[in-house]
Amino acid sequence: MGTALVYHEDMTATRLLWDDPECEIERPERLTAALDRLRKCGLEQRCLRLSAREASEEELGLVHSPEYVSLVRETQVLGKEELQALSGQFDAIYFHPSTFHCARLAVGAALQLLDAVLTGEVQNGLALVRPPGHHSQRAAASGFCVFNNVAIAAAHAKQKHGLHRILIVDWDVHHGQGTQYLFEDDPSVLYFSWHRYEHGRFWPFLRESDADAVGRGQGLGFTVNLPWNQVGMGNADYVAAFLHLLLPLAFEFDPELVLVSAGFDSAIGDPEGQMQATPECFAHLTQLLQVLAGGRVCAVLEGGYHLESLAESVCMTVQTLLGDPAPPLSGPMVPCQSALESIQSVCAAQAPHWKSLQLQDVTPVQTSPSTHSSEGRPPPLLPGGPVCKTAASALSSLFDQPCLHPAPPVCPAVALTAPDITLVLPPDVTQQEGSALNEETEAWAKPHESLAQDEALTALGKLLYLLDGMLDGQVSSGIVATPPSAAAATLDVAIQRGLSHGAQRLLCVALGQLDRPPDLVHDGRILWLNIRGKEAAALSMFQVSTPLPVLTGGFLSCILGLVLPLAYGFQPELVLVALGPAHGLQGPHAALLTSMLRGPAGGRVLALLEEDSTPQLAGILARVLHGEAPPSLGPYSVASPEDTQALRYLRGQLEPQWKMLQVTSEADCRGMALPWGPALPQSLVGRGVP
Ligand code: X5A
Ligand code: ZN
Repeated sequence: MGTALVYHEDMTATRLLWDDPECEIERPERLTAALDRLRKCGLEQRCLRLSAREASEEELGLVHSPEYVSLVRETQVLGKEELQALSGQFDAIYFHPSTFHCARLAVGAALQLLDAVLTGEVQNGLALVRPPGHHSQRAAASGFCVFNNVAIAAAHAKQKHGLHRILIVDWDVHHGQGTQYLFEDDPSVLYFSWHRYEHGRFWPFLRESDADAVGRGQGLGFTVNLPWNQVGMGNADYVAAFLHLLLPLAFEFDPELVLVSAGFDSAIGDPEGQMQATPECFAHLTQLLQVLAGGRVCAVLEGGYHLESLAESVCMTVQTLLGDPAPPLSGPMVPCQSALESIQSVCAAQAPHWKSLQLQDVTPVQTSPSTHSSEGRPPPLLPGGPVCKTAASALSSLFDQPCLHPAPPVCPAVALTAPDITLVLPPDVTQQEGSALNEETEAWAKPHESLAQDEALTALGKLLYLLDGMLDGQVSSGIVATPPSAAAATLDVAIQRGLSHGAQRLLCVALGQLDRPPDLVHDGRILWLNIRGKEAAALSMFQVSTPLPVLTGGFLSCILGLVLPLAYGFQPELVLVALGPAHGLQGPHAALLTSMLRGPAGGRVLALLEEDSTPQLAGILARVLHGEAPPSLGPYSVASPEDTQALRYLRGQLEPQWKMLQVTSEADCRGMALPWGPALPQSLVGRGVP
């Protein structure tokens, strides 16, 4: 359906006219650098370009007071001295004669993007704007922000489009206190912000940026603050925060629209944030948000002051909005202790308001003593305060190359064996006709009785061909349909072929009655995850079996709390998702799982279906593998006690090895970790697992 890019050159006009070390980083080159990079990477050309309009004063009035709007309007005719004097009345603000025009264009850009998405003209988009918005309040400018672009967009979505549930994700490294104030009592807007906090020692130095600020009145639980108490947070910390905190809440909230306060000062290299997340991380964050609200995501630029890092992160975001798979994340996927403590404290503060968080153990962690005294601001840290990780910044090598993008995305292919299935496929998905050579196919089929019949052989030939295409990088993803009786053997061959082709890490997610192939190697190259029957069992860190959850909440906590943390920790080169006999999954659930598994595998997902699956199922999977948003799961229903117990048990087992599973701090789950092997309760050992 397309991606909009909203921009107007006039927004480069506003700039600092006097000396101010705090404000000088917010400069026009921020926009030109981002746009230039989008052009060089061929991404701008793939978007629907929209020229920003000025917002009307009525639109500004949706969140700002008339007096404040007048004050900003009048700055247009002020001289430099007067502008400087007025700027001094606010915190970290400069006015320029063009400020009113630029700030109205910034709001207008956000509104145009929103209208394009909500009228169905496009699926999603990005507004590249200056000045930013999230610090701006009803009657105050703050932190380079004049009008609150995203807040006005949310108010407009409610008023003009009648929306009832809007999620705002503020991934800028500063707390968007302006947005928080504007919606703190409003349950129709769920505001999530993570931010550099350092126990209150970082700008804007507010007590209400901490995790225990959860909203007020009707809006209790609809403000979610995740304070980072150390700098150096990286990819694993950000992804863990999304999987364990934001996404459970977001699915429970079931938004109709996602607005992103997309600041890139949370990326590596930024002088404000001092964080370590690489640009690819923003592709993953975007992809994780695209499974919400039917994919209606509107991103609006906020901060981001390292031009290279900003430009690259913007490209990653746009590329993902366009549907391309996110590039694999670099670095070890191990969240740091301070990040886990922060996530944990938010879970504890929010658990009373959200069912989806109640299944996690939320015994509060004893964190470093609160430094907020009643007298206000905590004492400043000595230079070189705590850093989450001392990973040497790979920044220079990271930005050496002019353009870090992979070659243009390869198309998913679909190989189906049943001739009577006609698929409605996206125009650039090819229905693959190719097949491996007969002798080769027969050799692979030989050890398996169930692969003797013609139909199974035909399917296997197509699978082998597709798999080679994927491992050689010609095809990004694919679907193969097999006769039900041949499902297990076909999966076995797929694994063996993947290994013999040189795959180093292969994740296999088997749903339903598919037993683990008996002669699978135990060298850590395969992570086998079976979602089926009644039992929860971790036979080793590479063999996990879990019950098939029945309710939506159980399914979601299985994906977010187990499958994806394992997958992100394993960093597979390829994922096989097999829907075997009695998988019991409905289309939307299968689509969500398949769609989310694209993340940890750079998009390389091969789905195996049974031939008698409905054409709708094959079609829906083809579309999500192509980058389309999965359909909504509908209203949230809480996980069953059995599902919750099974999940907790498995997480306790696996947490010591798979650090992305952790939500509780290490000290808290020590008691839950049991040894492998015979010590496992027999009742919990999966039937078909050796
Ligand atoms: C939008 C944004 C930061 C203000 C920092 C003031 N503002 N020290 O990133
Ligand atoms: Zn910021």
